[in-house]
Amino acid sequence: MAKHEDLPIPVFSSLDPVYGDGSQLEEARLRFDHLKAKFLQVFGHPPDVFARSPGRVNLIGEHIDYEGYSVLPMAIRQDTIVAIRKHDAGEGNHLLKIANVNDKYSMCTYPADPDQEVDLKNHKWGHYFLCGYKGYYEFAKSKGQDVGVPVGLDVLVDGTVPTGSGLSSSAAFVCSSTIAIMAALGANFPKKEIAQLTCDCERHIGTQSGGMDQAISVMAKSGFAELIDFNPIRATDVQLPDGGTFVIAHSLAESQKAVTAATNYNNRVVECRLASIVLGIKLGMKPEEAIKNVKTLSDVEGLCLSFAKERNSSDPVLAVKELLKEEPYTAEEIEQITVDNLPSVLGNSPTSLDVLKAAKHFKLYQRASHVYSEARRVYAFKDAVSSSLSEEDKLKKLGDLMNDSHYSCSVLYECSCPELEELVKICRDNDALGARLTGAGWGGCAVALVKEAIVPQFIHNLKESFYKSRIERGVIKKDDIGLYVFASKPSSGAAIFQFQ
Ligand code: A2G
Repeated sequence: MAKHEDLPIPVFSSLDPVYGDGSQLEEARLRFDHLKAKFLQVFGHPPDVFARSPGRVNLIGEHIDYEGYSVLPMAIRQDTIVAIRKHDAGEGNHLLKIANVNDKYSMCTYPADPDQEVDLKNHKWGHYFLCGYKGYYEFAKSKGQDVGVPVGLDVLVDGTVPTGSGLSSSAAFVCSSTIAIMAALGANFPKKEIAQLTCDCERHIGTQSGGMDQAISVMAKSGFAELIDFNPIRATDVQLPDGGTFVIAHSLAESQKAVTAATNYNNRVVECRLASIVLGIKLGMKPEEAIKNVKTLSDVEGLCLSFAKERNSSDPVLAVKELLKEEPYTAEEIEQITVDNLPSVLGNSPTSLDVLKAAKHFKLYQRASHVYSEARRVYAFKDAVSSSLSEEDKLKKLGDLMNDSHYSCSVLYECSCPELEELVKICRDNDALGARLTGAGWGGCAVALVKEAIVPQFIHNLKESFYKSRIERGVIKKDDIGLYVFASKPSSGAAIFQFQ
């Protein structure tokens, strides 16, 4: 039997396989009816096909995917649906018109040209669609496919993943866009190839992302979290223990990853890259060899392990502790070690140059310690899930690992914020077994592991302790509270809908 990740994106002629039965299905029907009606109203034609891709919550394994390490997310019910219609050859004016059901997002128009650059200095919501568009053409051409002359596309987007929430609204949008474009153009590829291509193409937005969000959005299975491995991308089902539920709660601090990349997300990617090169050199590599061959901390883990082994340890963090200094490095200090200037060490990539311009110093010790320890927590989490521990002990162990992960993100990786700290503390004070920030951080959501039996009380307590005062201050509306705090079961991955 073909492996899940080798299969193409499923094509359904009804909503049931994705939205199940009951209230979710009814809600989905209304959503699709509204999409169809609005599409007709905006473009004067019905759409050809729909694609949906979900958001995700990362349970553990933060900021390590771009370092080559496995992560453990699950898809959530909230998703993005893209309705699309391909123009006939010669029809219209060769434009990509991207509209949104939400009036907050005005229509974005681009030429139907896969070679255009994404204007990073002028961020627009439609740029995410453009990432998928460019990515599809780059990929199809690399496979030697005849892509024909690009034609115009009419597109209508409906997303329910809150933006800036750490639940990956961006990947849900990029993946559903790419899959909708493929479906409209009559192509389909194995899920693992789409996961890789969507990861590569989201980088057109200017973040040096790893591939977690796209991989889970494309490859998720209902009822399972997935251990995602990279190089090559692979997903392994993880069946979570019955007695625990993950509750997602928004800190209400919005994190705009694409806008703050130079000081936050891309900064950490650069710090990890520099940490890995410096470690490689300290562990015996020639500077030019390290600069050429070492891209991530996983590339030098073997050397760190040999170093640790000689000291009777199996922990790569030992090498970090002994070979890197705890105080932040200046650019000059690193250049003395690399014997080359930092722009050239980083390959003069424009997004890295932006980081260098914005950075005062580089915390190599802290970032590397986080990455190596977090990578181990992911496996400890997976092992605990499949261990013979009692359910009670299993849940406790998972909660402890989540708490350790949060501490590391907060203290070593410094990607938390005061609102997330407050929320995580409130979760723990209200009997969460563990709680941590999820996603890139600097705002967005926390995820808490809670015993099934206390979920309603837990959510009630969060509303009282965290959200009530914010409702009173007008930060959110009382009726919207369900959008900001909810329990989540693992949902299914991307799908195409082709109705008769
Ligand atoms: O931060 C974001 O969600 C990244 N995704 C993801 O790859 C991962 O690095 C995460 C932190 O663990 C994007 O940038 C699309």
